[in-house]
Amino acid sequence: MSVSQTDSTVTVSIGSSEVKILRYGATVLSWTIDGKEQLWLSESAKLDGTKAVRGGIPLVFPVFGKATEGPTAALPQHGFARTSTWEYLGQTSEKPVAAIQFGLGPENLSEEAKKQWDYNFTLIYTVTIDDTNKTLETRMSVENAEQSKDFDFNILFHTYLRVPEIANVEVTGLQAVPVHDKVTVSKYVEQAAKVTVSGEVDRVYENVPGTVSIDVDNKPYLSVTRDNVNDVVVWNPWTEKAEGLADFTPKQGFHHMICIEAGDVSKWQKLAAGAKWEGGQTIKAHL
Ligand code: TA6
Repeated sequence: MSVSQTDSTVTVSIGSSEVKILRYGATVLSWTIDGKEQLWLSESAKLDGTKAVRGGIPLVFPVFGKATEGPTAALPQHGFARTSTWEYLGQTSEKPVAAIQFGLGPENLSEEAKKQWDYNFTLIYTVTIDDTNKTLETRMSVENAEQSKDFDFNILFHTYLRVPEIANVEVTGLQAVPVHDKVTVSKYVEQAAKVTVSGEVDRVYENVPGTVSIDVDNKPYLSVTRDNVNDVVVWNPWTEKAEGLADFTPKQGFHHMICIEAGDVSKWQKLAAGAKWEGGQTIKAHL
């Protein structure tokens, strides 16, 4: 196992697996296995801390989307976690897995963000690669460090998975799950055993029971399991939305990505003063 750092990134490798994380947003930029990239990153993603990274695994906290009321209403879309510079805390385990941690608290936020969401909190983010099982785990601990104030939060790993061609992808594990569909502005229960993508998709699947798998040619390609994280957002911007995102390039890149986003976003997670929440996702590459 090796850990190398630059001013802006931390790279961990073990065996044939490697993960590269930008301190800004604690954003996983790359996860390779035998040099093969498993995540999608826009060619024009900003990596200089001027805006959230378009691709990899941006972190969404304490709000998913844009709240119109309540304590998170002043925050930008998807909150401040992905646009704050996290503190690298070091390595927490070695062979056969490699794990590193990042931390975020009010001391790491801009003055503006602190005013927008005035709570004392501690986030500890652990990224683990397991070369034997070809998995990447991202796990978050959220602590309410207040003496007496409770707070509510959303949390989500906004994962951009790389796929050979979206037209050949089928997503399994979502059948019979309630859906909040933001494209059709409707709610329904997913009927399809295999969900396919042939246009813009922006759906929150609520309380997903088990593994969500990206199948290519009827075989699992990448699969996502969750621990204490109930929802899965599925997003592909397709042509028009990709054209409208300045940092989404190449514009045809939507053919080679699908966001499968593990999170708790369909309802607020309430955290009492002094309490801690933990949850995470494990992505497995079926090479
Ligand atoms: O996770 C899906 C989503 O909420 C979409 O609605 C779309 O807005 C996407 O996130 C990207 O959001 P961003 O703020 O990164 O452009």
